[in-house]
Amino acid sequence: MSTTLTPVLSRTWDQPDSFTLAAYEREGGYRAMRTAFGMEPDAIVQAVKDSGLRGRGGAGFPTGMKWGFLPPSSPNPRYLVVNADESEPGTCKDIPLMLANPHVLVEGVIISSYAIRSNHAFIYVRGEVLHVIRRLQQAVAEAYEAGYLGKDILGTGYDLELVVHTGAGAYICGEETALLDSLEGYRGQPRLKPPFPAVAGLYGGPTVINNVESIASVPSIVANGADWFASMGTEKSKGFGIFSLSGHVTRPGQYEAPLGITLRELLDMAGGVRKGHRLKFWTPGGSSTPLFTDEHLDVPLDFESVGAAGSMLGTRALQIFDETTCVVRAVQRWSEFYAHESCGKCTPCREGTYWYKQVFKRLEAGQGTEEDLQTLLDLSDNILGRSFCALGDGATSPVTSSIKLFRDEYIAHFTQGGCPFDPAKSTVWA
Ligand code: L3W
Ligand code: SF4
Repeated sequence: MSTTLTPVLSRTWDQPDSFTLAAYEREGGYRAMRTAFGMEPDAIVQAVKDSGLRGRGGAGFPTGMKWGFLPPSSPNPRYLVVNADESEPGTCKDIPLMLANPHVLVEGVIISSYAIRSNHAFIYVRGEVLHVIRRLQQAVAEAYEAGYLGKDILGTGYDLELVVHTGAGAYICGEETALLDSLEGYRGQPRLKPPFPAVAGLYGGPTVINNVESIASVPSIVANGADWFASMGTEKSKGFGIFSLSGHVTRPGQYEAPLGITLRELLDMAGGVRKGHRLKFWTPGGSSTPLFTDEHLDVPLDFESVGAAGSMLGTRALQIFDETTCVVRAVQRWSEFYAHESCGKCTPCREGTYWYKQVFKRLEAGQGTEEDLQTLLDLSDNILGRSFCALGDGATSPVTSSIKLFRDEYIAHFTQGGCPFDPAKSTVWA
């Protein structure tokens, strides 16, 4: 595996005007859109299928296959919705992408909407990221002004309206069906699947929902060809992706690299774990994926290898923790997040995450017992596979994996009368 970065989406991020239409076009932007308009829509769907692009939002579902699920005809309009509600703890790829290069997303929306024969597209973006919203709105306005959006785009006869819609800051609205409820003006809560959105989504119409990075990858596939994309990555996890490195790392940030790169290789590029310290544990795909340790430094970061090693590639949010971090405190913090963000629709997640919070509070205060570890595992058993959506399952990942990997550290919390770590020495959890 090569350790070379593959900057495609992040290539221009260091240019001061990278977010403008002029800068995007200077670098060849919107040429892929013109190429796409010269193609049959189905040929674009086929190219995306052939490229092997898999959803970059966490689940890794094949993008072209998802597009192919849309029924050939329907009495309702069909929609494209971009999931820009990036909220998974540690995930920081879509927000910098939209901030530095909103036009690659807009161009991806135009090509993808044309490919699936949709005339209405939405970008659903987190309400808190005002600076990103403004950049997106500006990019969309520039695209309308240039005739790339609206009626009869570039004289092709194709019409597309694109709306930037802001959420109100709920993690659950990143779940695709809760996002649709929110977009329709309801409180965001997951819907029962099936029917999948491809069949009955926004306003009941056939709807494709894709992550920002997935849609932003489409122009490069149209411009360079499916084979070019498929030549990167591994056999079943093709192409490149943005890896977000955060925490106890010398140079945190976004590293765009082929899927299948390892954390060891990424850390080499990022200057390693902060000086004088060593890796204790890390998340391969945000807090919803089971923890890894230094034993997993050479696991190729692709969907299959990470799965085979017992976790999930998820959103490639690599949060790095060194030996100064109390794993119990870290998992407590995540559990508080899930309890706060649980939408309350189903009992296992609503009640289970609440009780996680109570047990962790006791443990950190030195009032826990060995029985509490069993309670955490029992709660996890009752959440995992019994919750209505993936939020509940995700909440169990850090809990069960940390007990498996660091049981002694949990035990130290009640044998030593509380957290054995000096909070003054921890830069993350102080
Ligand atoms: C039509 C079928 N469509 C599946 C579609 C489905 C969806 C996609 C994947 O969760 C994960 C989650 C988080 N006909 C279909 C079909 N589809 N079968 O394929 O579906 P699914 O259910 O496997 O996953 P999901 O609900 O999209 C996403 C994990 O990602 N995650 C969190 C991510 C958070 C963010 C963020 O903050 N932006 O992305 C991190 O690991 O736990 O497992 O479109 O409709 N037969
Ligand atoms: Fe809501 Fe949690 Fe149930 Fe999902 S698992 S529906 S977030 S209560």
